[in-house]
Amino acid sequence: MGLCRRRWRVLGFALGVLFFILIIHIHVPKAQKDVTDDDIMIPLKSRHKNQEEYIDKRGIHVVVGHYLGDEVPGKTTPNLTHELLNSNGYSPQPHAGEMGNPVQIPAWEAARMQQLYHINKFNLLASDRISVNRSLPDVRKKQCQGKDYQVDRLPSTSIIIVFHNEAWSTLLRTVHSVINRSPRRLLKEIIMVDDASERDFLKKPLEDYVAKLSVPVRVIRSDVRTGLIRARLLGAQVAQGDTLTFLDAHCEATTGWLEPLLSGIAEDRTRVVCPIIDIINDDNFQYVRSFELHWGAFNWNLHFRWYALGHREVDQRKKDTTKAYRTPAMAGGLFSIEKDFFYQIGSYDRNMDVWGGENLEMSFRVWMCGGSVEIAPCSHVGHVFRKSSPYTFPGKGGVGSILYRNLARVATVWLDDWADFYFKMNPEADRVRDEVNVRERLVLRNRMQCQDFQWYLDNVWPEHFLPTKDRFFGKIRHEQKGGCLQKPGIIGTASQPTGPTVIKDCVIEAFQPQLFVFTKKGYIMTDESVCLDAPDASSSKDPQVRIMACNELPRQKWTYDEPSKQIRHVQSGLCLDLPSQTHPDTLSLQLCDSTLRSQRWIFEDVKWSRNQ
Ligand code: UD2
Ligand code: MN
Repeated sequence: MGLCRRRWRVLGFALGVLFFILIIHIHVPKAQKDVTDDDIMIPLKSRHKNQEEYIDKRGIHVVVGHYLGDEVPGKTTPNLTHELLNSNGYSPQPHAGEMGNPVQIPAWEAARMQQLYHINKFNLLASDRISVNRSLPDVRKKQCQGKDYQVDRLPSTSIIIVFHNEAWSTLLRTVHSVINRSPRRLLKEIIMVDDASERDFLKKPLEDYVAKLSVPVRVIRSDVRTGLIRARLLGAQVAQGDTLTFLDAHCEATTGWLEPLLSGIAEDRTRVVCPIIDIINDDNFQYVRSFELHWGAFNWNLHFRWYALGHREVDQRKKDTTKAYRTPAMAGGLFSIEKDFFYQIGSYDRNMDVWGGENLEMSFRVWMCGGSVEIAPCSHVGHVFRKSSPYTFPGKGGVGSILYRNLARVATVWLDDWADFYFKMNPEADRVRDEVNVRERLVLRNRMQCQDFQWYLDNVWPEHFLPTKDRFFGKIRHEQKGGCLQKPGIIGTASQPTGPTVIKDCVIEAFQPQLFVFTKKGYIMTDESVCLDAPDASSSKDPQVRIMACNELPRQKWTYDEPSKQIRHVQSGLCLDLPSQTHPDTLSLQLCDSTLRSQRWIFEDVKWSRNQ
């Protein structure tokens, strides 16, 4: 019995390794060729909660790690001794990881590698073998490389890096990459904010080390675990630069990263400018260039997501690929902002704890109160994306309740009618809704006379997939079968994110996979920017209807004929019908015939806000 289980575990591990090799292989060609960026990124729903997936134009499946911090500490953590946790294992090996290459750990060290992995939830052994001064390729496009940013005219910046129990090698690689790849005169200082770390090597040894660097580095400390939001505020408080540049503690800046950020601010002080965030692989520390054709937004659960760029931004990029483009939201960790503007616009909500939500809070606030959030495509910074969180989430309820509390604050202050929608979709957040006190933030919003959320959706993110007053929102029921249209895969499971369109028994009102919006433009869309899709007219004899990433193409346009209850595919003129015999797994398009009961659909409204 025991042996059998162990075998399964070994098999599971082997499969996991295989999976990663696959992902790496997918990434390698991207990292090494001069990327044209004309690949269209189609976002898919998460396979795992902590990952994002995309299919690019050539159909390549790309997986990007992203964590929500939902692991129970101690549960999977092997015995990590006090001694091990407190020792600094940094020991660079010649050539390891140079030019952003991956580091392979030999098989005989696999056990140690796995043990160390749990300390920071990335391959610490690999990281510790790479120099803090490692070289990286210049991943910028040619047009960016040739651009003159007039450094003499740019404002200075204070780099702010907050950390809690970060590894020495990743933390110092962040610092050195900044020093090595920034014009010295732009760097006012580096401020490292220690959020009550427990490691010996992050105490005096860190202070002694940074004192010798060529740029002034201050280490300030919070005695109590204060969370990344208040830690950043501590750093900002002592900053002396004209601007603030925030970085996570496991980043690597590449050549020319800083100038585009600061030049954006020099042109307009109300801009918050983010770099393109490249991926430092958490398993082998390979530097992987990411695409410049997506922007940041969020899903129905207020989780940050990357989606294909809006059409205005695509048009702008056709004219000038070096210019910063607008984004509805920022990832949160990496951005520059003018110092005075940071305070003028309300810095951060200091009542947010530990992790999460502050990125959307700042994005909404900046956009709605007179600023903008942008991505400078010529600025590339790598970041180690992890699959789970390495640290504890103090307080009752752990990560879940902290995150929901933060998000409940965001929703209550900024979302207006859509707060009801968020709480309806997220009962866990609804449960803590009454516990949060956001009076101060509402006063701030009022004082600054900010725009409302409707304005934000209309002007900043017109491609959004939220319900609105002029859109249908609810269930689409098949009259004859009684079942509801459902998008494939149930949220939170490892099922396929796109695929067949099916009719399933209608379930409780707030069951997300059965909720759709029908826009005025004729798109039938749902969470994560996926749409009801059918092939181009005349390209198929037996056209199948699928759920796919929204692309604003005519093939995703539909109309509803109230009297006949038919849903008509605009491009082909055919009607939405039950599956055909040749493709029994997905809905089909058939010649419209108002006598057919299989073509009758009922749109059932679901109330999403109290003001509807
Ligand atoms: C992303 C952001 C991160 C932050 C977060 C939401 C990027 C690349 N990263 O998550 O900056 O916006 O979303 O809140 O956009 N830390 C502390 N104290 C804590 C917890 C964390 O100082 O209690 C530090 C941590 O050491 C790290 C930084 O905060 O330097 C961000 O934390 P993370 O790396 O775990 O967050 P990440 O990248 O998953
Ligand atoms: Mn991070």
